[in-house]
Amino acid sequence: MDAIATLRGKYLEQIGAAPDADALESVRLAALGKKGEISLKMRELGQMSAEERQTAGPALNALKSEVDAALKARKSALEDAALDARLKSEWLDVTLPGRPRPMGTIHPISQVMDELTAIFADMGFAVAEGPQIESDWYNFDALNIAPEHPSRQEMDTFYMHRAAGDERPPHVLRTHTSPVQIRAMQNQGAPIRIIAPGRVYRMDMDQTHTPMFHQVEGLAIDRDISMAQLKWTLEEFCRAFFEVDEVELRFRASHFPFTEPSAEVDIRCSWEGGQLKIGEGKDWLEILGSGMVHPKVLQAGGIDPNEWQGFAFGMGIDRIAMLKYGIPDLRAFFESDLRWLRHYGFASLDQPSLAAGLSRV
Ligand code: 2NM
Repeated sequence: MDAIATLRGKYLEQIGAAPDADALESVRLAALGKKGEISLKMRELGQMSAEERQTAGPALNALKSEVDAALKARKSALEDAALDARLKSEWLDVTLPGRPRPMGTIHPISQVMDELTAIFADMGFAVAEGPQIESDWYNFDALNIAPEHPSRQEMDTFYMHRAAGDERPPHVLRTHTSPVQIRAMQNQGAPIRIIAPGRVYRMDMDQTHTPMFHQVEGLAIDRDISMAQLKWTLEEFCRAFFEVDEVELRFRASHFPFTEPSAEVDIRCSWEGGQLKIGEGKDWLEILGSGMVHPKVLQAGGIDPNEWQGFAFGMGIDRIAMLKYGIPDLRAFFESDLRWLRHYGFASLDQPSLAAGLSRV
């Protein structure tokens, strides 16, 4: 009986002292494993006399149960302690505010493109897009621009390289969005009402020119379109875009290869106190070029000039953005200066819509 009391004391103490699951398992193996001390003792029962067995058997069984129960209790105590420790170390404050994310702004050019798209959409113009690398046919020939026209010179136009030995005429970076309108005429036919906003490229770089800039062109073709409708469309656009009740436009005779007649359009304004006011005053500001689409251009677009006619216009987006939002320096538009972008950029929720106050159309 002494031996059993010794085993009991020894293993209960080791179980109580086991610092973790591995240590506890070692204790279990030492006591109750196949070659464990208690297991061996139980095997010895076979060699005992019946009398001895009668006292030793129940005592050993009781010991085994007690050690077993102690192992289970210690195991669950260790697990509870481990969980407590994890809960303490992995503590998370779900009431913390989220990490602030830097928010971008809408570039003034994107804003102005969205604005003019909304205004022209309200007048029934769809948006057309096309490639920025064009064949010289779409960029020049289709627009009745003669091979010797100065705008075709390498001085003004970015030409793409051909592989050595490839004698085909080189592609160009489009110098206007007119090729988009030619493609739209070819694909849709007449009648058609579209605007073509986008990037264009010319070899020009000074205070007021960047080699890449933005243009929007408009085109309306139907059976009886006239300069009168051109004038109304441009007036309505200017009133809505500059958000004034009245505008006055002045058409000056001009010349473009792709329109006949052609007109440059000025808008009445004042510069009093260095502050631009559209619609009043004694000054004029040139804002766009326009005219009736040349019969040869209609033909290049696959449209019969005996049946259809239409107007077209083109204006610089960067310039009207500067005028509307008082941005003094053109080149800052393309410098990606974050301070400039934060200052002149627009909130992403401040989307132009005719319902939200742009409505003077
Ligand atoms: C301008 C001035 C006048 C124009 C012409 C065309 C096309 F492709 F339909 F013939 N699109 N845009 C045009 C006419 C552009 O920009 C100053």
